[in-house]
Amino acid sequence: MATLPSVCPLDCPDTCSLSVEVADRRARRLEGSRLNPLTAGFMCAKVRRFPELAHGPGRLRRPALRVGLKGEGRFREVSWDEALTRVAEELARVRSEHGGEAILPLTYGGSNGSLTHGTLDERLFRRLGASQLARTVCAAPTGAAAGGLYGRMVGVALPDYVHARLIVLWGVNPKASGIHLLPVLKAAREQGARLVVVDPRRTPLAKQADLYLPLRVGSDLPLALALIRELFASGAADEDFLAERCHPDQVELLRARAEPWTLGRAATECGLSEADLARLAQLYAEARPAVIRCGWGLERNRRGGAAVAAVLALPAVAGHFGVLGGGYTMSNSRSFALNQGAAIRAQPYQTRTINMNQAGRALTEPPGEGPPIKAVLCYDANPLATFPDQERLRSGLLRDDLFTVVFEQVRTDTARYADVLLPATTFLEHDELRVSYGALLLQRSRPVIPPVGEARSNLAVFAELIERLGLAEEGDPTSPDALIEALLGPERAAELERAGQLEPPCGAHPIQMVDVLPQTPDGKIHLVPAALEQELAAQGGLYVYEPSPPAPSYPLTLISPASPRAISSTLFQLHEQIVPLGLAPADAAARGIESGDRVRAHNELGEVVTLAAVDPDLREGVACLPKGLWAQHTLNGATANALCPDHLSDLGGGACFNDARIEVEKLT
Ligand SMILES: Nc1nc2c(c(=O)[nH]1)N[C@H]1C(S)=C(S)[C@@H](COP(=O)(O)OP(=O)(O)OC[C@H]3O[C@@H](n4cnc5c(=O)[nH]c(N)nc54)[C@H](O)[C@@H]3O)O[C@H]1N2
Ligand SMILES: Nc1nc2c(c(=O)[nH]1)N[C@H]1C(S)=C(S)[C@@H](COP(=O)(O)OP(=O)(O)OC[C@H]3O[C@@H](n4cnc5c(=O)[nH]c(N)nc54)[C@H](O)[C@@H]3O)O[C@H]1N2
Ligand code: SF4
Ligand SMILES: [Mo]
Repeated sequence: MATLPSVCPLDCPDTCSLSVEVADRRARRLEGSRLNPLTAGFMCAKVRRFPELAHGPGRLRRPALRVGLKGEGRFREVSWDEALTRVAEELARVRSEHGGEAILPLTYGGSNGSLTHGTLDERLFRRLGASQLARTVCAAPTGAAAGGLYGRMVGVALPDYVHARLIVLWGVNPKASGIHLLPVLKAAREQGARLVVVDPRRTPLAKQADLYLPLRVGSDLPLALALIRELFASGAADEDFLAERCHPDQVELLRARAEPWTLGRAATECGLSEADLARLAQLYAEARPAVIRCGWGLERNRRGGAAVAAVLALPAVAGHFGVLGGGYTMSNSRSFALNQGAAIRAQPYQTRTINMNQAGRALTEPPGEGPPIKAVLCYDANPLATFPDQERLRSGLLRDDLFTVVFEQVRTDTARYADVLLPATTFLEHDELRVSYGALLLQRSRPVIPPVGEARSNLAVFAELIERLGLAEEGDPTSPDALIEALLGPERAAELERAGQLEPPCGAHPIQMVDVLPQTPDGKIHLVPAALEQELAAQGGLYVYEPSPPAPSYPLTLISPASPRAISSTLFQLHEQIVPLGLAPADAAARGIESGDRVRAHNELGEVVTLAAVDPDLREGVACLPKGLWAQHTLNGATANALCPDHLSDLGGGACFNDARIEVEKLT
């Protein structure tokens, strides 16, 4: 038995440092360690089960070729050589017959670090001249908003929330999605901090909050604008700060756009009480330091980008920067500047871009420009479980003239649709470099067990494909060490080698607007960034709100938040029960539905048949089915994504997962 260090690379802000007990070439037990101070010696229950994923029956161990019909899931195991010969031949054929743009990577990489995603894969697709995939399924609207206003300035460090007197959790559920914030929140509250939660669902932390605002889904923009208006109107706005750090014309434009949103009008639009809005405005004006933890629940909507921008404008208007524990936290993924170009080492793309949220459309409709997609290479993502408009994507993957490679760790629902199935290593078996998007830390991890079966790493497989397609060039970095040196530069790479982890240049406890500054071209805060204003010109500008159009046949709004059992779809297969659709008591009663009934949730895109669970924590009009479910979790094999539209959010082309309109009926 040996105990070896590792790092959880999954798509979670906490990036735990881990200790892994290994015996007989198998990972036996995982536990959180203390190398990452945020981990504090504990990890989540879901990833503790990772050995079941790594060594269990669903693991892909050998390459395989499809033998049955598309989607049937019948395969014949073959050698790596046979599988890669087939892949290289097909990619070369498609490229010569239809052009490189007929090849599309289907990927996301949220649960990959900087070695296994966006390096050799990207080199292959660029040199092939493949279609580009816009990486929009998550964090595109928040990225556009945080980028426009602050140039993605690093946020308040999560441990520094202990210094705050007011903590606002806005569209975020750390009880599931980032559990290491919980002890910090507890300590802050013991020192007198107030907690506010803004969420249509009474989350576990909402139950403990001093103030809980169960707003209507998608109504965050008017709420934030009303708070901004109130700060200005009550004299609580920090006019000196705004004059110094922002552009005066943008301050005036924001003030004007907020002007129509009185507390009363916003309360009506958001379905909240005016008194609660007034209370939040007062708390936020008076408590110092105050911090907003902005999450991702609000971005996944038509006006999600503008909503996030307005939320992020709040600390500037109220003058909450400049003290430890004051300001905001969004994503901290830009706390390190990695030289990704040096790792990719290929000319930038000149090809068309396809938005991943509309991958189903791209596979089923004639293209606006360029050739139809003839080959997809799916890796670092489970599209059938996680992309919008599941049924359209499924019909695309069923196309007989589409060549589909799925490079996966486990037999996912997407894997069933492969022509060639390639087994991938997990983080326990390969090298990784992980920048956290929550903790302010970069960590390196090494393999703790040998590859399971014949699994190979992304680096090995993409290097081999580059070679076989004749696209390799002299001096290409391919090994983990060479790539790390390219990404970090020799000095920082040597420092990482010595220490095993690096702090970002801003340190572990940056004060916003003191230690970290807006990374906008002129170093100022852009309350109304010109680019975003232009992107939304057709809607009247950045902070102009239009509610979603009414959908009389589909009166309920389906949200699909993070579940404590999985990270997106990863690990959900270990949960063997049917997952019920949550319904608010009044909505269930109006349809004669009780917990345990079989129900059919549907809209014009698809239907989900599952059990019902009456959930008093949902506000009326809201239904809930977690993201990342597998076909095994419902009675008809479809999941929330079968009901999620593929229209795009206002900024960044993001997914509108929480803008799904549905009706639900009881089945007998
Ligand atoms: N256990 C677990 N942890 C995860 C993940 C996971 O799948 N499971 N996923 C990881 C990933 S990929 C991400 S991006 C993060 C996401 O982390 P979070 O931001 O916490 O993500 P969500 O659960 O999508 O949404 C948070 C909350 O937003 C609420 N919400 C829905 N619609 C609205 C709205 O219109 N306005 C407001 N104010 N709130 C709304 C939901 O009810 C939910 O409670 O978590 C990461 N961590
Ligand atoms: N309905 C609904 N759907 C959503 C969301 C929502 O709010 N609602 N949120 C979305 C969000 S926030 C996100 S981030 C996306 C995430 O969507 P995805 O990116 O699809 O994430 P996962 O479901 O975790 O799938 C990742 C897959 O990559 C595989 N993998 C991991 N590491 C490697 C590797 O090194 N090599 C290879 N070849 N494969 C690997 C894993 O086995 C896993 O199956 O889902 C989105 N989907
Ligand atoms: S998913 Fe998050 S909490 Fe769980 S082990 Fe990974 S980093 Fe830690
Ligand atoms: Mo995400």
